[in-house]
Amino acid sequence: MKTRTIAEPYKIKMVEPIKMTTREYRVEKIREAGYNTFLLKSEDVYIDLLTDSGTSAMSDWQWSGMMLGDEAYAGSRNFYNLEKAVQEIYGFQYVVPTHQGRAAEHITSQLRIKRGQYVPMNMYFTTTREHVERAGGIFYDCIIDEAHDAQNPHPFKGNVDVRKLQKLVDEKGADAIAYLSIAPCVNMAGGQPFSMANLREVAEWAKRYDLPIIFDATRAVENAYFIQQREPGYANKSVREILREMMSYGEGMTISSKKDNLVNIGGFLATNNEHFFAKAKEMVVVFEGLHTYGGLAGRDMEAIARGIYEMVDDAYIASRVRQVHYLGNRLLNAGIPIVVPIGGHAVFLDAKRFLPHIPQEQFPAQALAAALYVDSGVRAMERGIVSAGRDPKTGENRKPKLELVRLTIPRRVYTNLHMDVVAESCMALYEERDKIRGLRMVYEPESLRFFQARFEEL
Ligand code: PLI
Repeated sequence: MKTRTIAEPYKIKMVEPIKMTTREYRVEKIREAGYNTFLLKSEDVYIDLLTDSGTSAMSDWQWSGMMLGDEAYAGSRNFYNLEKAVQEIYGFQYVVPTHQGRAAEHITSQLRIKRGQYVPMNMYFTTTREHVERAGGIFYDCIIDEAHDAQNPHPFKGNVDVRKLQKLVDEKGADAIAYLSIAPCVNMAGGQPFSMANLREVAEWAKRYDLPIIFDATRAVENAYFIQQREPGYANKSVREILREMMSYGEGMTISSKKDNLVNIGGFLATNNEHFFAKAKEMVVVFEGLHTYGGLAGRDMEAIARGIYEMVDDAYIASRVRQVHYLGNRLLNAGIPIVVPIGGHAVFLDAKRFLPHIPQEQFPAQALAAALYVDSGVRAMERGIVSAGRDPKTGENRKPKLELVRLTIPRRVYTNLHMDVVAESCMALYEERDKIRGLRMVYEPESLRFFQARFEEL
């Protein structure tokens, strides 16, 4: 039987006009922005695939919840709604709201890491590693080798290599490890999930050494969807059930609510560890706000609570990931080099293969993102040598194997015709790829340099 089209499980109630510009205009704007797409004005962008962070369209149920904000300084009813949603959907008892994900990472890192301790992670994420290092911790990459290979089709490239964990314990001892920081749908690997079987294996190993797992649960729902689609034994389970099982292997989580949770701002940490909860509450009042709002308005917490229920709707999450795959498959069919398998939140152009004539020291992914903007007004993000930053010990540039441009799809925002425009722009650039030139960095901030670095064309 021919497969039938499945449309989005929602209709559009409000629209926001976007501006179309000329090529000459964009050439000027990207030069003014130092060839860094983070420094463009949003109003000069046609289709914004910079990030899926804080860019979701909220539902009418979320917006109506915002009118029910209880803006009391202490004990807002919206906090208790958020707490209940986290308990029901993620399964963690104690919740501390924060203004966004990195604030939850800050608190967790400061409280859980002793100077010189290792934090194994399934690949790094920029802000997570930054906070680990600021707390005196040492990032240790424990993801499977396949994740560092853009062309390896492994269905669970987010998996942890338990042998790498064992090696660390054998060499340094279990006391040298603060906790395991495990991320579903690993962002920097291309939005790649881990399998439940792998998570179970990691959890059993961690239990032997009494090491807690703290998830960076930012894109956990997308991971749960991949488990449902790919892992034997899960096809008949709901994404909600699968997410709950995933989280049951951890002691707690941090999250940027700006992704899975379908809101424009917010985050939290959640845990079943009562002592850590008490300490986190002490710290949140110093940096964020009282422990029942943590830097958020009551209305924001209500929107997160409602987003948490909406995100585990099977029809919604299927449609979200299918749109990402629609774009990815169009590029694959045109022979454009992208990371495979296609991830959950983004399609990643493989800049090393797209622009083999530009050496990594000349920032090929940064150059490709700038060229894409000039071609069509589509904004993407570098995820390569610029994002990787410098080694804090040697001061040398880290040279990641993956040199990528991320085309990140906001949730419930664009149609597949927008995806067609993006695909056609990538194809046009690929035909003319020899004309794209490398870049020279002319301004480099000390930390998280990718946000504000400036470049010139060579
Ligand atoms: O942007 P925050 O502070 O709410 O969250 C930080 C953060 C933590 N973990 C992961 C996996 C992320 O992807 C993340 C933020 N990501 C951004 C901003 C992105 O564009 O991917």
